[in-house]
Amino acid sequence: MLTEHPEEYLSGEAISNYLGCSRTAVWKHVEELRKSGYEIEAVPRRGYRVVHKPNLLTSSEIQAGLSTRYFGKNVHYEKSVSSTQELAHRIASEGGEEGTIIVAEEQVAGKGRLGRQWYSPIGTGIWMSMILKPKIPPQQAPQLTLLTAVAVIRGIHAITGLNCDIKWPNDILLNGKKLVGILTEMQADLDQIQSVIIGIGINVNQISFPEEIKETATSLRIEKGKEINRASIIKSILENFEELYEIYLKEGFLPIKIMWEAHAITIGKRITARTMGGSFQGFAQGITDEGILLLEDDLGDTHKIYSADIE
Ligand code: BTX
Repeated sequence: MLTEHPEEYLSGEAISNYLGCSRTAVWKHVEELRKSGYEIEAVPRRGYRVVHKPNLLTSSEIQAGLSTRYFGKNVHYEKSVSSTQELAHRIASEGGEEGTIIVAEEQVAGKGRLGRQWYSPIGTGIWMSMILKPKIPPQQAPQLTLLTAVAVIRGIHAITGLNCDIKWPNDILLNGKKLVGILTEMQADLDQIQSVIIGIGINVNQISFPEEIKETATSLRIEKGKEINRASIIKSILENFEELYEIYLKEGFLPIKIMWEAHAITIGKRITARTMGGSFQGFAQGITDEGILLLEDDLGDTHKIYSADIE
């Protein structure tokens, strides 16, 4: 209530009447908020007003004004975790609902693909996993990575005005540098998905990076020149994701594929794809309806690339 009325004082009485709790309870909550970094002014006979909001990712910050039907309705917020993916897997297998999200201020063992690490320092980025339980065949799950990329690009654009590019399959680049990583993992039987866990890592307010990635990584703050509110970005991504996911479940992958292609920089270029089965060089023709990359080599043979690092 306070953050929705930044210009006004709300009296303890008005808040307690609205929420159906005592004025002492209101006061206790105000104290809790102060402890977590909110500056709240209290003026006798006028009431409370938020003077400064911390850049936090608590469930109340994410859920305030969120217009989704189910994405983000359950938020698990942690100060520090090994990886939000691991926590999400556990919550999903214990009955966690579709649309549940797990966010952390810091990951001490953030995961990239193929056992790589994802650098996730405290309080600066978005380290988030989403639980999905789609009724689709397991082999279609990679399409959800591409759908996520479109949702993230749209979400970032809506809040910052910045236009990012997609490098197949899961990198989002800004001015040629890596801004976002997406990791899709699945719990499934041979023919049925139990859950898909989509991990999204976004560099938001970092101003520097470790030596190994300082030439290749960037953040929204570096590109935009000012601090960005992480909760707004999450909200916008969840709203875009839910909209695209519903289109996908109703109409299939084709409409998503068209949106994805509009942002993809890999297609139509000469590339090298390093896969587990070796390296392939050639022309990136496009993606299939399943989201698989088609690469034509110099002999004119077409290879289907399921997963690779692209240069
Ligand atoms: P990836 O394997 O495509 O990228 C990992 C590689 O990217 C690393 O080897 C390193 O070179 C570089 N890198 C590491 N950290 C960063 C960073 N912060 N910014 C830019 N480049 C970096 C991409 O894997 C998938 C990453 C998913 C991360 C999310 S965060 C929430 C969720 N929880 C979790 O543990 N992982 C996911």
